[in-house]
Amino acid sequence: MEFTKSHDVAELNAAMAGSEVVLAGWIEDLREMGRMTFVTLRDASGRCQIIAKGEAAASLAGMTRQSVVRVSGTIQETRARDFDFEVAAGDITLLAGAVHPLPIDPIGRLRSNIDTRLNHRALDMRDQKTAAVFKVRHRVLQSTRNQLSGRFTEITTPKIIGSASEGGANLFSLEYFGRTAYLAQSPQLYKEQMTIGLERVFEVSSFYRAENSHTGRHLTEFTSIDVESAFMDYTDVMDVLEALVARVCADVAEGCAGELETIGHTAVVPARPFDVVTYQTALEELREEGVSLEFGDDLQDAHLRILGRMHPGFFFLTDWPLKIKPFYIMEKDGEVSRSFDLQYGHLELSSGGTRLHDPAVLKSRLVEQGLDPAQFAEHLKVFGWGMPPHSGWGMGLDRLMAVLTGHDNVREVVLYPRDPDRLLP
Ligand code: AMO
Repeated sequence: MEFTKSHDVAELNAAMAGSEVVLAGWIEDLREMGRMTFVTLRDASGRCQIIAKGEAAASLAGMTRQSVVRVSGTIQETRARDFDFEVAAGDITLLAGAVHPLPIDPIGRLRSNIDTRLNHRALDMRDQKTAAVFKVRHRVLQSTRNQLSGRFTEITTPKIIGSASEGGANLFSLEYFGRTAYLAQSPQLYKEQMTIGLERVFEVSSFYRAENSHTGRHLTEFTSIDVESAFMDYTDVMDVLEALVARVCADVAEGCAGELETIGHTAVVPARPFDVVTYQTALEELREEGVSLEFGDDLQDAHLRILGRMHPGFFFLTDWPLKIKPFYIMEKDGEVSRSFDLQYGHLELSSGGTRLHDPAVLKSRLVEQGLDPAQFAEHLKVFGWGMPPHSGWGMGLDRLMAVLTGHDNVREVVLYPRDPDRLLP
């Protein structure tokens, strides 16, 4: 059995009439009209019309939609309205059958609900709306690497770790040859350490949080884009983040117009510079809306929804109270920290800040937050080796993808999402 093809469908055009080609893909549609059978053949690049007569038509007998076929034939002009050319089949070989009834219909007019589609994700990927999301995701990753690679070195930090990176909560633990190991919640400590040799680093990886959350924005395994830079303050890394988001939006608008059309979403065009709203100003804005919070209170989803209505699109929320920030964040003055979140309306996309680089202060902050400095001994010792002042941020790729493709649920933009209820497929 021959497996290979000569072209992807997208490589063909009407000017190639007369050319012999070998295609392979899935039968999207099959219509018998008298002695002729019309097949719509789909591959990952697009679809085209195959016209089969005689023996080629006979070989289609019994073949089901979504089966895999290899077609050799000749490109010719067509009278079909939906296609620029067609392929007159010489030979059609079944490579693998699709057993009906299929659990979901990837070309059906009625889309199955998200749980049913996730339960059959591989078949769902033949639904062009789903495939388009992952083509956009590919572009976002490419764009991110293009934007950051010039000044930052890409690193990969361990995901199996011996002590917490973000403090004690939300850690998945596992048995590790008689010891307890954990799944990394973020690359926080490692990316900070790497600034002592590489200065500016970034990472794109999966991280893990044992959060029993049932929302459209929380997963137990999520992808984070992380940046850490020596000799930058938090406002400098906010600039890095804004430039990255702007580049990604522009690249998606330019390079994924077809995918966005398939998804039915218009490109996100950020207004720059992004608004910068301090935590203190946010409290005042909330007060005007009748919500009274004390300095030091965290902003809950309901509060962020009010702020998100006042600031639609991207905006920074900065200068958070030190006491609600992680132990590694530096103070600005008194109880205010050098920190920020990047919001898209009510949705938190990223958080970051300037880090402590004085080990004595870091140690006392660990104690203040009820953490045991002994658990961080490996990390703290690095701070005696010439730790530069540094800042950074982490951005949830899945949340950014949800914004770019107009979805409320990050599960739509993750291949096989993991949440407290979903471990399969
Ligand atoms: P934080 O915990 O705020 O910061 O996480 C950064 C960003 O990661 C995304 N995110 C998640 N996405 C989906 N599901 C989750 N369970 C989840 N948890 C987090 C969010 C969030 O804004 N180390 C710091 C970052 C830094 O200071 O460099 C950190 O992890 O989009």
